[in-house]
Amino acid sequence: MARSWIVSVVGTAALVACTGGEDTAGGDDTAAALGGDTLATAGVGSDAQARATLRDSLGNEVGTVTMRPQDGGVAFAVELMAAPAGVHGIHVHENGSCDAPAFGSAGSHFAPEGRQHGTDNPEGPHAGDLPNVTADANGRGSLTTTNPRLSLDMAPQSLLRAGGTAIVLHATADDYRTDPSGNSGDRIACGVVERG
Ligand SMILES: [Cu+2]
Repeated sequence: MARSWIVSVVGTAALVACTGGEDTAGGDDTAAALGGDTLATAGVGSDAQARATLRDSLGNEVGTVTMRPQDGGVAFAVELMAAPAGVHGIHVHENGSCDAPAFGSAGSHFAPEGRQHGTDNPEGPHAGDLPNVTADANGRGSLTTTNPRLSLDMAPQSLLRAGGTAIVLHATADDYRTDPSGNSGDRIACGVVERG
């Protein structure tokens, strides 16, 4: 009888201690989650997203590009809906300007670190280099890629920096090697990168 009472008390004490521990841990988790949310909201541009509408030399919409932060870089989603069939180079250029018809106002490839063009170039790549995108016979195509050299924050490599940047679609494939533009030909569509 006495032995049974002792076991019962010990058991109850253990139950109380365990419950208390869980309550404390839960409280810590809640506080950490709130703190994380607060930091994310306060961080400059840390939740920023961006988009660009690609338009050809006549002003017709060729496709869209959406961008969001991912793994310390920027995730790109390119959707072509009216591009010439074939493989096209596509890059981030250094100015937020797309004056038709030749889009020379977009400037050179965005390369704040001063490297050469091409992921297969030993002296490359440009920060703004991206993989080729292919349009099918209906002008449609898509590309998703994450670029670790760019950001959407207020950093030197930001797509939303003062002066802006632009996404340029080229006539032909980028060879990923030849400076300064991978032999990708004319600029056939352009879109200024905008927040939102
Ligand atoms: Cu280019």
